[in-house]
Amino acid sequence: MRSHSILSSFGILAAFAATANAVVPLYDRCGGEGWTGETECPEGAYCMVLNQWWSSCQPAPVVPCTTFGPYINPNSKTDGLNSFAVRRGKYFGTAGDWVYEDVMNCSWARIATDPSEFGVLTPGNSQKWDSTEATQGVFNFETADNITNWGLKYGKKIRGHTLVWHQQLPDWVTGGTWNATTLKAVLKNHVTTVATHFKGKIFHWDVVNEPFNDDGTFRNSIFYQILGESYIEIALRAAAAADPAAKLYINDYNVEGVNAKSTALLNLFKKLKACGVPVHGIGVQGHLISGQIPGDIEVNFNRIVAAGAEIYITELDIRMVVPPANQTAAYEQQAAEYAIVTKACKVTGRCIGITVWNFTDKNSWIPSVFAGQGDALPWDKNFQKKPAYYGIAKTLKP
Ligand code: 9MR
Repeated sequence: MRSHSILSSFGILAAFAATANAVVPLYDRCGGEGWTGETECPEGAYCMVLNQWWSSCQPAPVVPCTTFGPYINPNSKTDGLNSFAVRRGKYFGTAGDWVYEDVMNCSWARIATDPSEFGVLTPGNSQKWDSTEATQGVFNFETADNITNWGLKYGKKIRGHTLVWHQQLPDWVTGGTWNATTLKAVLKNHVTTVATHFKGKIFHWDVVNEPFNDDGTFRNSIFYQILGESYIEIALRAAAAADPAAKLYINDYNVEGVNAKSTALLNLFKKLKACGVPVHGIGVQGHLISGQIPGDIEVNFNRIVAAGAEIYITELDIRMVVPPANQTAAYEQQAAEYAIVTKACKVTGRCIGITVWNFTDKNSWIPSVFAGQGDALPWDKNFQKKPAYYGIAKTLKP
């Protein structure tokens, strides 16, 4: 199973000492087509895809993979999700991070760095509060810098993620004794310090993440409890002051179609705009379920754009029950659903782009959170393109 631990240092030798709970011994098989055995490697090792049929536990390299290419220019008339998107004035991106399974895995890195597939990178975890300010007032940007600079080095635009969220908060924030003055100062300092640190490197910031409940009421986060909805304005103003060039987004899930939550998010955008608060876009995460794709995504996108917001589909994946009873049929349906979502962005002028929340089923967050579900992404566990890939590609292809 994918571990979400972020490498804060390269303590590989120390990590090898802790192999007591190892399931697959180092160098033994851990995957590949038809493999039904154990898939977990010892700490300090990772399950490396050697070919379609064989993966084995290999010591994790201490540096990101660097064997790539040759790549195709995304502006040329060649195949690739970003290449097609670019020719429509849009972007296609992926989430990824400074972890063994992503940038240190050559199978992953080879695809992720390909500019014809991805033009945008969102650090999945390393810019979040628990990673950047685990101790009050002590900022650590080591892993966040590593992944951000890695993305920039390979020509990606970076979607910054995220400045204020109710999850992945250190205990000192959630368990602190705050009043409006003290929490406002803490929030302002966090946003200002992080956005200043990355100034000039980020093209979009997900400033505020998941502010609403599904019924459209504000989520009762520590920030909302102490500051009310003013925390949103505080964060946006601090981000704009720190990095005036970045486009500022409010980002949420279950807001793809027209519903109470997407209406609340849109109304928040309108209110912020009317009050002169700096905000540019609505991030539609797009964590969708196969068979339950809203029928009115384009209608929703149109009303968002009409309110003066740009849109980005920030975390797309379409999950299903695994293994599906009929994989061919399930994958074809998923491909059609990816095409529907992609088309909504294609036909919406100010939909800036689409980012998938990692691109391979091997590294998806879904199975660890939704037991029995998965296969949500355009590449399978063996880094092979699925019908979903072609559903996106054929929709974007000019
Ligand atoms: O992909 C992220 C996963 O590795 C983390 O464990 C998880 C913790 O909550 O956050 C995941 O990313 C989330 C994103 O930041 C915001 N929208 C929902 C995503 C999936 O949980």
